[in-house]
Amino acid sequence: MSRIRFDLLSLFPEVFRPFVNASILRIAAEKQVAEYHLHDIRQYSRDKHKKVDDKPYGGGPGMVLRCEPVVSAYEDVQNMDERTGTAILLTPQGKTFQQETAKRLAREERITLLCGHYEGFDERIRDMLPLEEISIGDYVLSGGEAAAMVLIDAVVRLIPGVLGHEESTNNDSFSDGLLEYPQYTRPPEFRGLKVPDVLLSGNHKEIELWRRAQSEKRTYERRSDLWKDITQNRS
Ligand code: 6GU
Repeated sequence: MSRIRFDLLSLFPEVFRPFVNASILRIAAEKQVAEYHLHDIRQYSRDKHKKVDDKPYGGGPGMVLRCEPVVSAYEDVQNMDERTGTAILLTPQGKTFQQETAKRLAREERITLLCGHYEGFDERIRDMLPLEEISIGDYVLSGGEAAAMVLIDAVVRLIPGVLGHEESTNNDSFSDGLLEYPQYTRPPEFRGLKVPDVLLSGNHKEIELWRRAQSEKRTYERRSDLWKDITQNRS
């Protein structure tokens, strides 16, 4: 059975606590397919004031995350478990996170996530540690924590046995490159808005065709970029 150990290295590790204690992440921990370990980078600073940042050489605005606490934290945390796994630096300079990235990471046995703050990391952190750099999109966050949460959520729900239906991840938006079709539940009519008749028909073949058509329409209308990829790869 697959099981993933997550190590979260952050200056604000406590922001992860409510997140890993709710919903799917909690279920994954209860089913023992995921474990989350929170680590405070500041505790690894041997500076007398436990300083983790400093002014950039050469001048300029903002502060830079120092090498020493980050590298010490990484090394100490790696030694807490014999699994090596993979280590990720959350940064807007990284490769953009995609569903395919989540699928690949869901096969790891251990994922270490390094979250920074301030204007950046001392470049020697990248030189010294084997880090894959990942961004979650083209916008700037003040820290990597929110990005790490996005990544963890996307990965954990793919671990076999976490969701009720193994199928339910195959139907997701993006898993076949299409957006998801519209969904309805009871009642059949709400303030004059009706559920499409086909969904109440019991005709499974017709339902499947309707859903496929809706997915395609949605993708074409909302995400012409995805639609182009799909139609080009069909041929
Ligand atoms: Cl991973 N970190 C930060 N700070 N900003 C981001 C990001 C990550 N991904 C997009 N913006």
